[in-house]
Amino acid sequence: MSTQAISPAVMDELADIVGPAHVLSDPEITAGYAVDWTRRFAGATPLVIRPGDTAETAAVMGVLAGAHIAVVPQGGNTGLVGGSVPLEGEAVLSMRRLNVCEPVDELASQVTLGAGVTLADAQAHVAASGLSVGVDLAARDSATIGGMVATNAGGINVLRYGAMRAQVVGIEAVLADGTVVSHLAGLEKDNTGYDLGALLAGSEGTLGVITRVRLRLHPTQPERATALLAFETAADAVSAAAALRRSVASLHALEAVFEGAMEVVSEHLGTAPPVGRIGGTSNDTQVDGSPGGGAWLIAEAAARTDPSDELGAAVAELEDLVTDAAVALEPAARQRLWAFRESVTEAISAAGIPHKLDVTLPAARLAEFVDGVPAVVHAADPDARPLLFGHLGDGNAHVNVLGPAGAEPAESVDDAVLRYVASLGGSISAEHGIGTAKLSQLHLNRTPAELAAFSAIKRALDPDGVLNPNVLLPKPG
Ligand code: FAD
Ligand code: 2HG
Ligand code: ZN
Repeated sequence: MSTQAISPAVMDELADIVGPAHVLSDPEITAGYAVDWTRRFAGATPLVIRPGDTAETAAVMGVLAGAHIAVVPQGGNTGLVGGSVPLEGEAVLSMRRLNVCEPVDELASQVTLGAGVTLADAQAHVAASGLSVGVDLAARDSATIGGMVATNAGGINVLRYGAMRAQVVGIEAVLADGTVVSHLAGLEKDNTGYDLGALLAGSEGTLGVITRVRLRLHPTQPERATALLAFETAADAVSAAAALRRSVASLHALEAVFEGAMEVVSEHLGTAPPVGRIGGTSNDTQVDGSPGGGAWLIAEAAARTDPSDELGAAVAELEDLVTDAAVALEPAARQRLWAFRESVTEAISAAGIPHKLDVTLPAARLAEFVDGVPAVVHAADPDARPLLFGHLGDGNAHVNVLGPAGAEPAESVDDAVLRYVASLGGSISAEHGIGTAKLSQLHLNRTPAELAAFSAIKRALDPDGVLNPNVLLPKPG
């Protein structure tokens, strides 16, 4: 693919700002910045620029805007919708060097972090103060705080603390023309106009480059109990999830793995789940488009005092729904249960290049959706294999679809599933964003008036369209 032409003068200006070592143009080195985590989205870039702080980011953006060079902001490059890689020859602005963790403000229970700090480093940094980051996800070792805000990442604790936008109490960002906007005081109550942090959360690098983030923190809940519950049907799992949400005040995570995905992750881990049986239900042939199959829930309670009695009592109440249950308290035993959920993405990736459809359904339609998806996928591509799992406590299903022998399924699968989601009143993106992958389906959830308002905001903040021009919004006219 062709990349943008960058003049030697611009290269020199950029090298003067960030240092020559941080302007990368050797294709062997830049290639790693041009392909996404799934390998589904791959492009090329003329250069990768690695600023070290906000001032350098601002100066770089000033040069790029002046030269009309389109740019993709990139954090850990763990995004799953093709939004973090240069698919049309854009430059890449890698934010990973902005990795300063400022001291925790224990009086406010807040911390200010550089956009390039990884989630794992942020978690380790605040733990010494008895505090936690409200969002957790399996890509924690690579995903950055800036990328997580830019995607409004969700993860496994949304039912307790909300997604990333709910954690942001202050933001610093560089706009397309190099202007710095900074509002980092972190006042819990601050009604002084538009909330730029909330606007940038979920903006996917299209409105500004996030450089620092002030996060609200939460008291650590060190005592944990984790249950793996097996069900014959998705409907039973959905009913149980609703009951657990109602009855367990310390509920910290409520995750699901459905039959096909459980099969793949079990093969990957080399071990079957300790409860439930793959292929153990009468209608478990999702591959051919028929509904059904077993389901598993991971329910984790977390508190300052041992929550196992609370979780155990709630699980006992589910005896009519659950076919089998395992409860673990020790970290290693809990981790063994979690592996059947946390390793699903990695297991699917080892099996092939999936299409990833991350959706939310209204609670009342969730079981119908899980049972209905195989037929929808089958109609679009008879050889494709749907694999479902997700954050059931949030109504969030991850539909991964593999083609035969690990190849990609037909493109039409995506449209069919997303139209099915919209027809049931759901959202075509729960937590991963729109990126390039779902750009052509955004209209399923957003009215022309909403899209016009989005475009007006984009034009106001990035009139020349240099920031991630192929992501989220249709290109102007
Ligand atoms: P990138 O992938 O680099 O970028 C993502 C988007 O943000 C792009 O549009 C990019 O342009 C923009 N961006 C990045 N940094 C900035 C910045 N500083 N300023 C402006 N824009 C920026 N996601 C969930 O929501 N929940 C999960 O449970 C979850 N689990 C995952 C598990 C695995 C194994 C993997 C591989 C991914 C998972 N993800 C999950 C997806 C991904 O980790 C998140 O989307 C994450 O927020 C991306 O962060 P990143 O730093 O890697 O961003
Ligand atoms: C998860 O919940 C992530 O594990 C990744 O959001 C989902 O791989 C996926 O589709
Ligand atoms: Zn997820």
